[in-house]
Amino acid sequence: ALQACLFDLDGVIVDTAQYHYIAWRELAQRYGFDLTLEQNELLKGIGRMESLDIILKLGEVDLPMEERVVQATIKNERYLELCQQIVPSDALPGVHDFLKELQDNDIKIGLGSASKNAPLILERLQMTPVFEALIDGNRVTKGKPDPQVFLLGAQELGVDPAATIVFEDALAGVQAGNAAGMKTVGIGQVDVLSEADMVLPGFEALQLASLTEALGF
Ligand code: B16
Ligand code: MG
Repeated sequence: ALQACLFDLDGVIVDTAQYHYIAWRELAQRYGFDLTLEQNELLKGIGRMESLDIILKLGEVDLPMEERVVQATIKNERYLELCQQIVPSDALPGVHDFLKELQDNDIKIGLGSASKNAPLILERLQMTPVFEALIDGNRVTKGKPDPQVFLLGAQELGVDPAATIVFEDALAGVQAGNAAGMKTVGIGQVDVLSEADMVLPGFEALQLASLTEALGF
């Protein structure tokens, strides 16, 4: 039977991708090139320094390590400034109801995010107490698609990976969940997330019973 659900943060609990995009785009523009929304899709679920390397490659810009660290810091400061506008009602539609249903059914809840800012975002949403395990970018050594972030989550919750569902908006995150031996639910578009066991547009109207049945629990 299902024991736990692990949630990605950015793009699953809250739409912070729009703020990451603004901050990365400003960085690209400082170097004289633009970052499209389509290119931004490649960065979802990917850690900060790795994302920076991908962007610089897209713009064919080569920077020494020192300068890359400076630019990543400036990007993060801008991102955090944009995140100041996040309020509790910014949790994506249906998220609160679904988490409540999990709690009512004694299903454990954990977070598996690549973001080093995850604790701060959860605070802004007033959702910190909901998560019994909080695995974020400060705690992993290997980024998604490596399964480490989700395996640590299952370990901390004391659950079997095979009895765990991962909710992810990024292809790299779905791949990480699959590699962890968990069931994966993609939140977003089927064309991007086809490797997931199941793809949903969001949490709105999602019922736990129909989900577990569809995933074979
Ligand atoms: P930070 P997730 C990821 O979070 C984002 O999708 C990705 O765009 C971002 O670069 C990464 O976190 C690192 O975030 O710069 O805040 O440490 O989707 O895994 O929750
Ligand atoms: Mg995400």
